[in-house]
Amino acid sequence: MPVKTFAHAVFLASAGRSAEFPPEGPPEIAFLGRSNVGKSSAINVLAGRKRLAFASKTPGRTQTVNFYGLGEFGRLVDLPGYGYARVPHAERAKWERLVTGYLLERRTLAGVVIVMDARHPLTPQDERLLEWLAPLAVRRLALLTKADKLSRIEGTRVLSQTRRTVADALLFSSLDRQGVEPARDRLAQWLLEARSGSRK
Ligand SMILES: Nc1nc2c(ncn2[C@@H]2O[C@H](COP(=O)(O)OP(=O)(O)O)[C@@H](O)[C@H]2O)c(=O)[nH]1
Ligand SMILES: [Mg+2]
Repeated sequence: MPVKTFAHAVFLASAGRSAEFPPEGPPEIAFLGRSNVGKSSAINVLAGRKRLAFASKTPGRTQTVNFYGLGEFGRLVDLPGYGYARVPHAERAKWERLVTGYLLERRTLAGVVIVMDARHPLTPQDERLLEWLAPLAVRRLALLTKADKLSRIEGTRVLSQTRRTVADALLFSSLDRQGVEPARDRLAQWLLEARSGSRK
């Protein structure tokens, strides 16, 4: 079932402000995390497409919310990354408006995937985001990306450390595909539950 769910991903829309969000439709799963952690790469590998979401070597500064459709099953939503030390104040404010606007107002939001680099998860910014998300009735999953750069022992340690903060966390690599199937299973389950009307 998960493979089928993710098999027909297509680009839907790119929005620089909330007025440009496409009308609400099937349930959505939002991806959130620091810039350059591998968020776009994770969306690509989950969707089984090489360049669905734009992934880059140079930290991208695209401040847009990108929507990808999975047909009737749901949508994946790539939220702009955070964590730029040198971003001007005005730009940071714009980011905050866009992201909090999406998370607070989107009635079809089924869950949030917090994407973190497995080598240094739970940065102060991640912690702040998690605190902010805590009161929202929304499912969450942490993906610990670039797990291919860790030894098995380091991976196990990081995973149990992260699970103390985010109950559901997976080691993930878009390079060697570690964690792809379990992540698809989780997300497909969220979409299914959301479509049948339960929020959490
Ligand atoms: N080794 C490794 N590199 C990755 C992985 N995922 C992403 N990258 C690299 O990290 C950089 C940033 O990835 P991207 O998906 O654009 O990050 P985003 O800014 O969070 O969307 C790119 O150079 C990717 O090739 C992974 O699982 N393993
Ligand atoms: Mg990206």
